[in-house]
Amino acid sequence: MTKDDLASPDTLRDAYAPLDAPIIALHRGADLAELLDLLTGRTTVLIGQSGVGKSTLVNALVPLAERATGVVNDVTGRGRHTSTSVAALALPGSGWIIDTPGVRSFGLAHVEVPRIIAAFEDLQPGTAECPRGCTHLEPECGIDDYVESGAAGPAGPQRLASLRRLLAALGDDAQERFGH
Ligand SMILES: Nc1nc2c(ncn2[C@@H]2O[C@H](COP(=O)(O)OP(=O)(O)OP(=O)(O)O)[C@@H](O)[C@H]2O)c(=O)[nH]1
Ligand SMILES: [Mg+2]
Ligand SMILES: [Zn+2]
Repeated sequence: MTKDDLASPDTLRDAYAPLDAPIIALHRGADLAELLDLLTGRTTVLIGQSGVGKSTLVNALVPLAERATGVVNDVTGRGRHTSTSVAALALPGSGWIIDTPGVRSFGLAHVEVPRIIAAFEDLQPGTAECPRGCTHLEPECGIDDYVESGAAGPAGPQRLASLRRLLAALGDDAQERFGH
């Protein structure tokens, strides 16, 4: 998480805590030792909206990177899509860090439901008990029992809520696009 000088990272930390993934909050000029430790020997992609500080971070990690950085609009708080290309830069130890242009928009209309479910590996086994043609939004959905049994792990309830938000958004996207 970048820019922890501007806001507390606690809300996001809490939201992601059930995933048990390492979270590092930092700001320009922060000590990067802990982060470098995680990145070394791996290939890492920085993804985020324009202006969140991806290129600034890459420049701090790779002294010769010289990635251009832009300013954030004072009114909208949005970046200006400064980075327009993807670049992979070698980390000082070993491994790569990949800087990408800011995400411009996020849409699901082109994504099929099975692909979304497949991305939730921890929940997918629960679909074995689903009725035929289950949309996974109805009360008979088998994933509910699966999560309740604890088989999906402690993050199960939050993961299922997240899956259902995506499925619901997919419905909205399709409605906007095709008008039914
Ligand atoms: N306050 C604060 N500002 C930061 C920090 N990191 C970066 N910035 C500023 O945020 C602005 C955008 O930074 P960039 O590194 O260009 O952001 P980006 O994510 O690469 O943006 P795109 O290339 O447009 O996707 C610049 O003005 C940076 O100086 C930080 O930790 N704290
Ligand atoms: Mg950038
Ligand atoms: Zn289901």
